[in-house]
Amino acid sequence: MKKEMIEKSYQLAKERYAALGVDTDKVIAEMDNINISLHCWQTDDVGGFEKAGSVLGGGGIQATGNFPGKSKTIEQMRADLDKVMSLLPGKQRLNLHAIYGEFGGETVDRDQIEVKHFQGWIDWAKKRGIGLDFNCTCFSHPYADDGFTLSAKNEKIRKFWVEHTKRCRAIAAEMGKQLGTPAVHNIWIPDGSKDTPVDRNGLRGQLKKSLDEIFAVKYPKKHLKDSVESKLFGIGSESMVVGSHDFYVGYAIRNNTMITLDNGHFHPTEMVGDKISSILQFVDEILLHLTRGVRWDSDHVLTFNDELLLITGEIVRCNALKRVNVGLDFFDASLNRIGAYVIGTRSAQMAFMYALLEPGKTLLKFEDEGKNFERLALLELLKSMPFGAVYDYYCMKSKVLVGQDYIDEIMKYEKEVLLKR
Ligand code: RNT
Ligand code: ZN
Repeated sequence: MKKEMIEKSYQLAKERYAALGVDTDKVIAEMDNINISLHCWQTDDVGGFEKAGSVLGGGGIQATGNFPGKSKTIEQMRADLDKVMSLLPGKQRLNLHAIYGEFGGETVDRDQIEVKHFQGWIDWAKKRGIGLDFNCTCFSHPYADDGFTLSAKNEKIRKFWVEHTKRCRAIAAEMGKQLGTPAVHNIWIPDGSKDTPVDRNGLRGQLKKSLDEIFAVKYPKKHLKDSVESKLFGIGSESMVVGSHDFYVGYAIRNNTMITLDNGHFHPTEMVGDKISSILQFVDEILLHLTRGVRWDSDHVLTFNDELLLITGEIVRCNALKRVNVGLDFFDASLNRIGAYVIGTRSAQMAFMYALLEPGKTLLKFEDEGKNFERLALLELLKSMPFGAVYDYYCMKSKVLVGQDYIDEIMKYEKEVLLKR
């Protein structure tokens, strides 16, 4: 896109927003403080680099599609991530799962992983001046096949996953230490039951016991931030999920951890955006897994929709940008995976920008004075304000391709790199 056109559109947009009392330059400056954590698993459909070349299995999470070009090696994954980051304004973080270590062709079971398997990633991140986040991988493993990991009643299996998760926290803390920015470690387990269980209580007791063992090891907050992720149901865990929202909200408040809000993990009419002002009354920080569930937790590529806008809008209205860690969680194998990343991350950025461009004081005044018509009218008018011109200008200022130009760049990468794999 032409520089002049972008600048001209921005000047007009700036005036339009200024008329509402909104300073677009300030908003653009604020955007650089929103560091979205890119989930590495969109590059390879949650495969990972364990020796057997693990394929996503168990836990009811699923990537569908067979678009060519998925990354099969660490080098390919890194190249893809570099490409993605080169097309995004601002700075991102990288969110790794434990199956993405550099195991050098060895079989390293999950209860054996160490920092050395992730040192390459730490060095990679250091070179780019970005932070890392981390996740234990309690699925795609024979010990997860029975449907229970940290909540297993089988002591051998439970201990195995406790050991795995402890190691993952240790690795994450080391990432945070070496990179000088705390790593978020997130725990999600697939545990649940297809049919009606009779001992929900016993299973939840087991999970609590496991978490207590895991969190008994303390790390400085400046190195590690812990989070726990709930879910409503999954394929194969339709009747009960051990780590439900109630369970983890209780656990997080009592044990001072963060809570992960994945917006695919609730009833379709339930809005995660509505939960933010409740949860932030009681926990210090939250982790987001931004996604787009289509009829179920389908992990479609994130788009700029009402659900996302309520989430970002509420974060800004709660003045909570500093208390929210932004992660993404979608994996679609039916289209160019690199393009999927850029679409999803840009949509998230644009949603934050849209939220920051809201004339908050005016809206609040209307609301407090009972001026409901004025509030609704302004909210509706905001939807046709030129926020796209502000985002375009932000991209240009950040020296990344603007507007549709990134589509061509991705098609070029597909032809030159992805299709040759
Ligand atoms: C699954 C959870 C979880 C995973 C990733 C791969 O339903 O959303 O966050 O998607 O850890
Ligand atoms: Zn998630």
